[in-house]
Amino acid sequence: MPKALITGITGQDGSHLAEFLLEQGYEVVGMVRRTSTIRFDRIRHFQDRVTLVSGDLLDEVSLIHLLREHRPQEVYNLAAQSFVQASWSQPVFTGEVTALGVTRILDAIRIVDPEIRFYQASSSEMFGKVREVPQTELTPFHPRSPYGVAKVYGHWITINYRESYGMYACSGILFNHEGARRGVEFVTRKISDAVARIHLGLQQELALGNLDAKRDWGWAPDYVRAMWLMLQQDEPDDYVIATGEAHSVREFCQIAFDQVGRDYREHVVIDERFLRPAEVDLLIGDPTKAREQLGWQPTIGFEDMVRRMVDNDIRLLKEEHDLP
Ligand code: NAP
Ligand code: F7E
Repeated sequence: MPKALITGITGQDGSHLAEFLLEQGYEVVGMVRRTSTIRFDRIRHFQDRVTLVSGDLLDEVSLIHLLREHRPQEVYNLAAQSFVQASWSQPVFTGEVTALGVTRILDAIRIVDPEIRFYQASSSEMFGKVREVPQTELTPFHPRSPYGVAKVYGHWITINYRESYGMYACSGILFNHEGARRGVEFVTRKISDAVARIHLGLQQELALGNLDAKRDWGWAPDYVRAMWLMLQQDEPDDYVIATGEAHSVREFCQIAFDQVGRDYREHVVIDERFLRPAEVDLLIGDPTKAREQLGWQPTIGFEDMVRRMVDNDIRLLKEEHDLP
């Protein structure tokens, strides 16, 4: 039975990837960090089928110990301080986890077993103030946040360990991907949750920042399949994973409110607190390489995704508030 270690298993992608790998017959080890309150909401339904071990990307010794003890063949490094807005208020912490954390796990792998195959969760935020449209694996980077800068470091240190030590290390440049398990701080889930609350009479308005920002939004379960595919190839490489379509935050609002028969203009208010010091205006990826070399393609379109997210939040809130 192949064994995989996932850092960030309690997050959106980690939880989907764990389920995907279990379906593929893997033994899954998930790294969780010691926090004051542990939140296992996303993994509770399969928690007894995975092994949870404690460790932290801030602590290389903990990484060496758990690799020695569990000896995985594949490591998926999904752990990060992943919220762009928070990276301005905690730039050093973001660099420690999201940038240097990648070196710590790569180096732990090099020390314990350099044959381990490694996946790094890189991000379209590395393109930032985009140099070309659409963005490919060869588009130069211009990150616009401490988070984006940290991810550029993580991307290049992954390539550097591949080139320096011959390790099978891949960087997946994933564009935004969403779904029912997305954190409510991110704009898509913030909108779907608010629309559900407004529909059920639990909230009146929705405060947002820049409605004109455009993103290439995909469906998270599709994206974890791409991570696994990258580690099954003959040679390690880097891939853009995206839908090839961009939509604005405004369009997301229009469809989400339409799902409950409402007009977003009657509920959305602009609040400066949600504007960013430097914005990424437009991201749109070209997934040709992933399609041709990995045979990967997305299964869920933008509008379907938005409507599913709203329906899911209505269902969750009805359960939580015991509503008919
Ligand atoms: P997420 O939901 O925010 O999950 C982040 C995970 O990292 C959580 O499990 C968190 O654990 C863990 N973590 C944070 N700091 C850690 C530390 N110091 N040591 C160990 N674990 C730590 O993120 P996501 O959306 O699933 O994204 C997964 C990865 O892909 C991240 O690296 C993100 O930056 C990257 N990415 C995401 C997207 C996207 O659209 N979702 C796109 C491109 C790249 P706790 O539960 O303890 O907080
Ligand atoms: O913002 C705008 C905001 O926070 C998207 C992370 O997973 O994807 C994610 O980063 C856009 C931005 O995601 C609000 O200004 C407007 O232009 O949902 P977001 P993100 O910053 O694109 C990338 C690929 C990652 O790697 C990251 O880890 O929406 N926006 N109003 C808002 N954003 C938020 N959060 N809240 C608002 O009220």
